[in-house]
Amino acid sequence: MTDIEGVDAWEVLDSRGEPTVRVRVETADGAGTFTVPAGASTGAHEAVERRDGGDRYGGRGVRDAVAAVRDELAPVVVGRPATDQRGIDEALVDRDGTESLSRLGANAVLGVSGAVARAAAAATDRPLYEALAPDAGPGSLPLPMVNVLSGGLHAAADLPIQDFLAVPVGADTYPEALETAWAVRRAAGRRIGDGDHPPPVADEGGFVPPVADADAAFDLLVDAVRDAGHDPGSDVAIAVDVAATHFYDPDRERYALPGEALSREAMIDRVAGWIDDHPVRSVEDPLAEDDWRGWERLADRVGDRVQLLGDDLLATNAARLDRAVDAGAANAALIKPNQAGTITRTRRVLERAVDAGWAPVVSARSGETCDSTIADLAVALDAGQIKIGSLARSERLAKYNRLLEIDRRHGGGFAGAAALSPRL
Ligand code: 2PG
Ligand code: MG
Repeated sequence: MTDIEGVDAWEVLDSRGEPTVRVRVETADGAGTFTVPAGASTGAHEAVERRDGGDRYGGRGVRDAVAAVRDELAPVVVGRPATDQRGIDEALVDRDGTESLSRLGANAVLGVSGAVARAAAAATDRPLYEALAPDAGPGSLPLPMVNVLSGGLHAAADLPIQDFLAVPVGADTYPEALETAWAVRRAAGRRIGDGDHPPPVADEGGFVPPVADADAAFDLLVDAVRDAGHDPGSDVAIAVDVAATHFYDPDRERYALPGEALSREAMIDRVAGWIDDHPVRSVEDPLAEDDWRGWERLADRVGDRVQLLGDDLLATNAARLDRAVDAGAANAALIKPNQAGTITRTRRVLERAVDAGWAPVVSARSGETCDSTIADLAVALDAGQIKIGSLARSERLAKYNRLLEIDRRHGGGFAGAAALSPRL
């Protein structure tokens, strides 16, 4: 019996110590629990997370979202089969009544949606990566892009660029990819640390580098790749999440980097320069979330050479993805369930990206828990790439380790470098 018999929700704390929503869905044959992640560098076009305000937890409490699950969303799903993910997600969105899910909160809606997926897997006695897979069955293990150096809103660093990541493009298996990225991270830590003490880490477990300049950070990472015995570019490529929305000044229309204020054209030149000077294979959010003209120009210039990955630009939103595909503004889409608000919306955006010939990259948030659902989602939907953060902190390792378990139990091969856009 997969019919949903009960739904409960409560407040827990995430990896930053911030409150978040945990939901449990019960059927006669099994239950599922899901915990909602949260971003720091959130985009304006994401589904809206609901916070209580007031004094509790500095205004960050989620008691209202929890109450919305218990009082408004539970009655919508109780009695329905947990396997009807699409029908349930539609009913949840209807009950909220807003496109952005701002009435009840996307954290309330996604909490229920994710717990339903997990309950359906439990009730049908299948691993989640099978239960979430379309008829064709689960796909291959994704190529990880592993955060090594952190700046921006994720770190008390002078570096405004958010993530510098290692992409183990030469690896033949997922475990080998992990091992390669681990060696690069350790080498970077040795370059930054004083030998006796580990360097400080940021929200996603990446190191906080002692540099403010992007070129210096690229050099540090490339040196770490060499120290680890790998060839920069062919064994380990570099990815960067510029997260440019978060240092863009819309009033002055300038990108504020240390000691300079760059126009759109100057920012495009800067990003193109990084791609020319370093073994960069993927660039996320190189321009602000509504700088459509800038994105189009950059895509014209470098889109045939590197993966141009939209995060804040697309916000895992079907309408924004369609617009970006029509405009040729990027060639890859970051996929974050809590930007979309339901598992079904997440799946749709991913499938639309694939239909358009774009590469999807399933992504965690900077605020996470040990919930590993996105690892299963990436394999189930054959995303090909995943971005979880660094190889440190249990909320990150829960997902990397879940992928090791899926590799062991399911096999399915490794997507590898072929998953990157564009195909070179
Ligand atoms: C991003 C994410 C994850 P946040 O920008 O891609 O790295 O950060 O969750 O803070 O939006
Ligand atoms: Mg991003």
